[in-house]
Amino acid sequence: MSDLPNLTATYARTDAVSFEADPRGGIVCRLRHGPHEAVVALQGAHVLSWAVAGREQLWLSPVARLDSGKAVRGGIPICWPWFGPHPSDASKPAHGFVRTRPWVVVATAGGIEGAAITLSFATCTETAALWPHEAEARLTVRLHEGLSLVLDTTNRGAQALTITEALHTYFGVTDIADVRIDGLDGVGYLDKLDEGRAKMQRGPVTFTGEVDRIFSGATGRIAIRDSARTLMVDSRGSASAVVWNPWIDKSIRLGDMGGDDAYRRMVCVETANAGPDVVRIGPHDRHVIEAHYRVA
Ligand code: TA6
Repeated sequence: MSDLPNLTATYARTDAVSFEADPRGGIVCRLRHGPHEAVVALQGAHVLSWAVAGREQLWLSPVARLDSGKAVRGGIPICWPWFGPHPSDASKPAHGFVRTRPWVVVATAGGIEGAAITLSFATCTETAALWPHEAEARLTVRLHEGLSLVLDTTNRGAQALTITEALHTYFGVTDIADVRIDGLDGVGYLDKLDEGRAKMQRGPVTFTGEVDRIFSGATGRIAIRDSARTLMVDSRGSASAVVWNPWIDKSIRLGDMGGDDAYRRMVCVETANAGPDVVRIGPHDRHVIEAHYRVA
């Protein structure tokens, strides 16, 4: 069910959950909790916006469209059932296939716990050519004093399967040159800008050029600090963290950032199971990954 009147009749919750047609070409759910708001597109179960007391915390390309069939640049793309390029077939889409496909609303909630929506993506014959497994991904987005995302994968098949995954969050920052990311000191990473070589993080992650690192064994709290605020990232069910800023050359090559200097106002800090951190899910079993964001 994805038409507006039915969604509203079935899932709207007074003062907490509403649905609207977004001018970028798709239906979105607006979550409200006190002075806070979040916007989630049904396309890709994609969080487009998270505002804390009116201050936007995410970065979203000003040229993002929900109806282009292409991945939305910014917000929180859901990378599933693989992260990055397909492990063996470069013709398959990067970061899996669910961020460019419609998800179905299955539940909403309001109240003191916060405003929440749960969306579902079930594999089907159309996706079997991309990934020959029967599985369902469910994403719950809960807006409270912070923002929580829970991505729950169920293996619906009789054979074990493996996935990699990421909540690929683009955080808005004042200026990438001022950003410092704490919580990864002493954690090993694969440097995607140096042929994936294994390296060790020393001190905070700072930015003077493109950074693209998959940290493995990153299970602690991460703090994203810029001149305006500190944002805390707590994860569960995740063995990896990805930190990425494209800097200017890649930003121009991407072509959808909405401006040559757009890279200065974003940083990706991703709660993931990526690189060597492959998740195996037995027949009819489940795996859950969670990210919890809070402005300190
Ligand atoms: O998470 C970092 C990364 O894997 C980068 O290597 C870069 O490719 C980024 O994701 C964006 O990927 P996309 O497919 O959305 O352009």
